[in-house]
Amino acid sequence: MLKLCGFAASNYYNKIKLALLEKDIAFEEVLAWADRSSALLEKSPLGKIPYMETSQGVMCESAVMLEYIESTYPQKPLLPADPFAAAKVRELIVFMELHLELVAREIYSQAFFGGTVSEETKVRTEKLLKRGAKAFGKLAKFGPYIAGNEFTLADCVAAVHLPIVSLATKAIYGVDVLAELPVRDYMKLMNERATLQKVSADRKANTELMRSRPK
Ligand SMILES: N[C@@H](CCC(=O)N[C@@H](CS)C(=O)NCC(=O)O)C(=O)O
Repeated sequence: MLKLCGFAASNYYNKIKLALLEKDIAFEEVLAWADRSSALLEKSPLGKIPYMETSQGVMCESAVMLEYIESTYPQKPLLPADPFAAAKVRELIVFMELHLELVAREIYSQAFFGGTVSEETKVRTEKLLKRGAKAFGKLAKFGPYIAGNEFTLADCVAAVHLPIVSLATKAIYGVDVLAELPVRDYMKLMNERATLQKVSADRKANTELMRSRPK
């Protein structure tokens, strides 16, 4: 059986979990902290989670895992059959990853983990996020789903990445960089899904567990 390895407080982990749940794929969750242990590095060379164990071997990188899941389990498709429409879904996935999540990560240590981020980083990140959010607003459909009228892989990504970008920017700048987009209504719709409710409940429980771990 497919094994999803990592920890449920991670949004990268959760987008894969959401896709697996949405597609009704049987999978096992294996708890692995991003602890740089040699056991982890053997499975995931950069020591990042999630990674996935398949009958053919291990794979890392969440975007690749989404593609693997979609092509191996065609049931309940989360990519349109039309190549252009599928490319537009992938475009949103790459965009959210590169221009929102990865940029916002620069401020997470202060926003969520009691760290301090330099003024220079804050200024640079804010500029990039504002630009990213504006451009994302041109690509995202919110119609009502992120790529249009069907729930797709891009929603598995958006439902976990967008709220955290909002939270982080509110915490650091006092303003949600995504405030001009209909993210609140979108998340209301997403949160009605039993799959996302499970992901969120598990995330909360795992966040508690993570906080109680000895440093
Ligand atoms: N590009 C990777 C990013 C995964 C990632 O950054 N995961 C975080 C947890 S949310 C992690 O493992 N961080 C530990 C580290 O970078 O050492 C993916 O898409 O899977």
